[in-house]
Amino acid sequence: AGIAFGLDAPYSVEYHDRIGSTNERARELAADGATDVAVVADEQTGSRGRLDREWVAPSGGVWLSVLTRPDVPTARAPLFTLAAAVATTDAAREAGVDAAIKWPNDVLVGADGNGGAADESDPTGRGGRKLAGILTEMEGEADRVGWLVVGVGVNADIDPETLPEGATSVSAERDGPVDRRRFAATLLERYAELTASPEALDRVLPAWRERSVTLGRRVRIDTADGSVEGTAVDVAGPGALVVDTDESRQRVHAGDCEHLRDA
Ligand code: BT5
Repeated sequence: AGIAFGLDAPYSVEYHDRIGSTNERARELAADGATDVAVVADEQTGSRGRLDREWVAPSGGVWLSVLTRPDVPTARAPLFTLAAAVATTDAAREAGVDAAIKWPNDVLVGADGNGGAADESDPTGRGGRKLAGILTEMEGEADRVGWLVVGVGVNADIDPETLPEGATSVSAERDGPVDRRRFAATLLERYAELTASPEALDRVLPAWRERSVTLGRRVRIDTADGSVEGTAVDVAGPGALVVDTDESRQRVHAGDCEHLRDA
């Protein structure tokens, strides 16, 4: 299956009408020694979210995974996930949808309220409808990334009724069809630009901060070793959420973040 991709980014594009998971495919390519490939699919039959959760990916999405071998220390790898969130947000905004980022990697619409529901159409009560999610996988030495696969799932031209509760799509938000090629191209070009060099990576955190709806909010993060509740004050070093609890200032590296109402 072919899709003409005018892409101003240093990736070759492998397009599939239907595939199990673009991340799985990118990992296969990584095992074969490939690099700088974007695997793009219209539909996925076995896609995954974080922690092996199911990702629902019917036809009409922008489901893609970018395989690179960046020459950076492993500690900087989280910046690539944040860069993908920035790139996705910018592509959504270009498509006329006012998206924003919830730490670390959810792209939401309608999340500007004070915790809880930002508007009537927020069935989760979590302050936003999920437009896109990101799953990063990597392999490397202790101090150097080997390969890195950043998988982005965007509900593009999809009826939200067919998605899990709390999800939305670009077509639903803009009340009209989406140019999915253009969306994918914008996303990939922006991601390439943000990750092109160490200097470019230095600009990821500021860009992420500008687009985040988590900073300044009360949050609860469920981590592998318990939950942390407090005010999200910053994102730092590189990609941890800095949370002020009543007792201390903590850095949270991974977990599920929920926006809370102010006390
Ligand atoms: C994510 O996980 O948000 C990461 C999703 C990454 C998907 C992309 S698609 C291309 C590439 N190939 C793959 O196989 N994966 C990547 P997480 O934060 O764990 O969120 C998962 C949760 O979101 C699920 O448990 C559902 O509740 C919900 N969910 C599932 N499908 C959804 C969808 N299409 N839109 C919104 N929410 C969804």
